[in-house]
Amino acid sequence: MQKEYIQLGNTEVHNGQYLLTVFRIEGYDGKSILDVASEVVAESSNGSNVAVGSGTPFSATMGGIIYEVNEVENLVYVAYPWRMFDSGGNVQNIMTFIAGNVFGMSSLKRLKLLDVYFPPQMLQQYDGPSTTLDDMRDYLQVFDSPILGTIIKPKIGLTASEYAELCYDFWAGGGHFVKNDEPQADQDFCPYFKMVDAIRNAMDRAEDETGHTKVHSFNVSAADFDTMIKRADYVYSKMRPGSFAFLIDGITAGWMAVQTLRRRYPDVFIHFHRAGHGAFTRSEQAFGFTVPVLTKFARLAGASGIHTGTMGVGKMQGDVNEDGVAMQQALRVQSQGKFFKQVWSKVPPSDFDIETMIQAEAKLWNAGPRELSKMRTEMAKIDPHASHLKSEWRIMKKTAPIVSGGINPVLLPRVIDTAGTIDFITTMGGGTHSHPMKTRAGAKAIVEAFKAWKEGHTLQEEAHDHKGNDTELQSAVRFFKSHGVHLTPEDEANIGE
Ligand code: CAP
Ligand code: MG
Ligand code: MG
Repeated sequence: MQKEYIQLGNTEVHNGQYLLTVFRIEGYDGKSILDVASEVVAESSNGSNVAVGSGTPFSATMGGIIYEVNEVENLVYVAYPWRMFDSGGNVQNIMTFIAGNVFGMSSLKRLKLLDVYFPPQMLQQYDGPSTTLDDMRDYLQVFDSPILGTIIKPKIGLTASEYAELCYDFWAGGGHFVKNDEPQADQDFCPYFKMVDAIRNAMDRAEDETGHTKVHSFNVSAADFDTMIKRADYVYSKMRPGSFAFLIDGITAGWMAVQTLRRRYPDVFIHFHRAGHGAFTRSEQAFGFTVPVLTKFARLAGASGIHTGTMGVGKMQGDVNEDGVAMQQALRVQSQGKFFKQVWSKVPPSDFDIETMIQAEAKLWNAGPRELSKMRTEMAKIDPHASHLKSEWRIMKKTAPIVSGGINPVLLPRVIDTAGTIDFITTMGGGTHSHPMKTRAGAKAIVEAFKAWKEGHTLQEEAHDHKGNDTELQSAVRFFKSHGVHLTPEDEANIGE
């Protein structure tokens, strides 16, 4: 046991100089929780598996501190002096410390990082988001609904023209947002630059026909930095400002890629796709971190949006306590995590202006998604290009949750009601392109499903035109009811008779 890391009851850790964490921890051979935890904290801060004689009084202050323990639930609370981390506002460095070697320690049976807390003095060392969902709303002039999107499917194998045609179909059907799927890159049958050119043409055509602006999220993940920048620069040169986002596979391409894009392109929406996160976040994983932890680090790193899961509604593992908490930690100025209440304020949370912002936000949040939808619509009438409350010096901007994975129009009302907000992007891949009447109809079905939710109608009430003919939504309801999509009583109620 390395006792120097155990300081139960230490209150200094709340003085703003520490990143606070809580781990679920369990060792082999019946070792006590403090014994095992002290080894983990040594390895994840200034120590090793044995005390060394080469330390100095200053290096000793760079050690983590175990300040609380809950032996019943195998929880240990650890404070890390944030000065131990790379002074360049580097998330990769934090993760290397606290979610690095420690996952490989042979003495451990379990080690899961369950929650983190960033104090105000630490927040101002990090970028946080620059371009946000509010900017995308402004560009799209979409205020009353989630951003309604798709992922082009098949996941891979289309040529540039075939890909762009599906973008056009989705946009022409009323959809706002199209993303590359996470593996789309520069495959020989769909050369990257050709894909970009074709998408620009398709977007121009769809905008001319619909009179609405559209957005495409381009995957710029690549084998090396220069290729990533080359792809990003090409998109930047070909697409209209605001009409594109950069998608980065944040887990496989890494935090450095995420922060590079954030720093080089502050005027672009940085879309963090988290393919591979399940290896760390699934509830069965004994080692790793939770979805809220991943989401909070993505906001710290400056992601404009990150996939946060479907709260148990779609195909991926998750529930409202994990994904729903992550959504709030991404979006709000203040929200309660599993263990810490995080205020994304760079000034003392007790500051009058921060308290006022928190109260206003809580009031809106508690009013529910339909109220938020109405309020946003009213505000947009007054000032369609609402200059958002510019408070970068005092708060870290929001990161947009991206709700995706097995979602379809019939599930949309439950997604919104479960999320408790409309402030997210939702992307439906299979849920769009499986529509019996194809992609354009799939987009229309999504738009109609949202309209039903907004009017407080059932989907069936919305699913017929004024002459009583079946609309694309009716066809979607019929299709998804018969194609093995698990519908809950809430879905059935949303569908109606
Ligand atoms: C969704 C998706 C997304 C998932 C990723 C997929 O497609 O394209 O990558 O949303 O999961 O490949 O599964 P579908 P998450 O709409 O066809 O399911 O968002 O949970 O990170
Ligand atoms: Mg077409
Ligand atoms: Mg995908």
